[in-house]
Amino acid sequence: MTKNTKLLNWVSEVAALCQPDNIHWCDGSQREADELCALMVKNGTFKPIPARPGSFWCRSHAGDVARVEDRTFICSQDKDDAGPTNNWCEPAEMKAKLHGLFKGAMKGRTLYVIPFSMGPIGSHIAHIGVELTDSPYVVVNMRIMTRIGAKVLTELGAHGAFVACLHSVGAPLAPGQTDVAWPCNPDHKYIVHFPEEHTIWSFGSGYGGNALLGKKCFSLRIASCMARDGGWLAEHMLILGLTNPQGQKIYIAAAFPSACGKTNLAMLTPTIPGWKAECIGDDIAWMKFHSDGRLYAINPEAGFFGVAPGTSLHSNPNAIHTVARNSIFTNVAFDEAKGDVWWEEMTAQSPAKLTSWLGEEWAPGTGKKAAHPNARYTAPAEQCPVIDPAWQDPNGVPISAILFGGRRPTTVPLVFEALSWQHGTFLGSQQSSETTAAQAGAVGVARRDPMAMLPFCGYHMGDYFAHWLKIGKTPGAKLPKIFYVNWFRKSADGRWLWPGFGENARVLKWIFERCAGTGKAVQTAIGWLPTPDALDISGLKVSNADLAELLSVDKAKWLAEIPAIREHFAKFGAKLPKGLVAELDALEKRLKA
Ligand code: O2Y
Ligand code: MN
Repeated sequence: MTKNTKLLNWVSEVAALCQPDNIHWCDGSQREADELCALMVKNGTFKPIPARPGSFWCRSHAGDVARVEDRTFICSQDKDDAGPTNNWCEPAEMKAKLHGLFKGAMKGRTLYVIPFSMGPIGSHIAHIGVELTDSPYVVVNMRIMTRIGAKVLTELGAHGAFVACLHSVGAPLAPGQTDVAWPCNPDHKYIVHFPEEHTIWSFGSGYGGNALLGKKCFSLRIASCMARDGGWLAEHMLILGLTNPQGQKIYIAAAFPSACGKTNLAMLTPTIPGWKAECIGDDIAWMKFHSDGRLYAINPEAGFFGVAPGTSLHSNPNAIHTVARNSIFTNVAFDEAKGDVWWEEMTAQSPAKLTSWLGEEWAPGTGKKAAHPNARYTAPAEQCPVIDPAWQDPNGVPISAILFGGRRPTTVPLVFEALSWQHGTFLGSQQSSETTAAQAGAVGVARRDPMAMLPFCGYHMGDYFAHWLKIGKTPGAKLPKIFYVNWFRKSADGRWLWPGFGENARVLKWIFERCAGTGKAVQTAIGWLPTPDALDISGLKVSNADLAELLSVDKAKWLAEIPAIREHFAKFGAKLPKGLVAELDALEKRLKA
């Protein structure tokens, strides 16, 4: 147990409010996880997957399948601190509402206390949180996604600070009432952040980012505020290590909006001989300055919570191998004949008969999806065949390059390098991606998602841009170079111009060479582009014409972007840093020259 009085008092307060039947302090052991999984098998939440040792299939309530941005709030004291991209409510008003909802919310259930570390325990880049939850599903997922248990309490000590994360599925049980397989409260969901207090309250949902509070809520929304105050960066970025045939290695961080193949890039298998890519993380990067002036990054997580549909031996063999055991699959389909899970595009041909994510009998050709498009696997990072040897290094890894990018069929070249940190910040601030069928709303619309942080920045995005610019002015800083990539260019007749997947290593090779000072580049109005011979396309079936198009700058198309960027910037009002307006004006001037 702990002597941390702040924690002990908080657990007592929450227990008095939520009135659970029991309180269980999680030790993080295998035995504890086995007992919780057995409990969930008994009550119908989990079904063991015979084909995958230590793994379970789980189906959520049909109304609890994804993050709920419209129910997500940043409750800063001052509304202006939440900014135009977040929902805001006055903190006292929200607390009064939440107290009403949480009162008696855990009746008939156990309150689990989960001490967790985001990042290697004891790392100076890591931070500790404690999640109080009435969901055993959350406990076993948090055990994979973070480091939990007794060793975290030891690190916390009697006086250590922690991010307080309170979660309830919002479904109290009356005496004798039988539980459902996926308890939740679909009509009363609240995902609420109090940034000044480093506190999170989540009610009504048991799913993913709404309930595993170490992920988006802590590691991005609260941590972005901590990073602003502490002079570091908490970003929605993968981290990978890239080694050249001579054994020299750099680390790259990259931010992409959804549906841009972020996990695939994080676990990429290079097609070019002698090059090796290794994964540190697929979703979040915390970067702090080291005394050598460089930014060092950790992946605060310890697992992957990846989208299953679309994941295959073709698109991401390393992810497929990662989820072979000790994994939880939520809202995929089940193949009774094989004793295994299945999802769209996992295999070229779908099985003849499945149980769908809705628990219904499913056969091909019905027009319905067998797995929910946001079905997820939860899997330990250490099981990834290409996990980087330094992924648990408490000092983090030095970042040489930061990549922004999106899905753009026209205009944006395959890759270009920013002219400076300020220009790179500008590129990230206007980052856009075309929506796909996997997302809500219209398909094929370019949506601005600055630094891929739109739903995850815990404060005013104008201030966030200013923070990025301030990082660039840190005395003695040796900053990463910033690049912009677009794997999704199409020809006029609708063909993909670039093969993507493992071939993206060719672009990473040029980025590596730019960082090493050897990559050849030509300066254009939008930044540095590879010279035609600088990109290694040996053995690749890309015609010279297609390559020229991939590496071209269409000034008219870029000029047409300018009003859209100005409109996007206008949203941030007086808090939009002048440095970004200067970059936009300079871009326009260069394009018109
Ligand atoms: O739907 C959810 O709750 C998961 S969202 C998610 C999960 C893993 C990595 N990234 C995301 C995201 O929305 O960016
Ligand atoms: Mn993400």
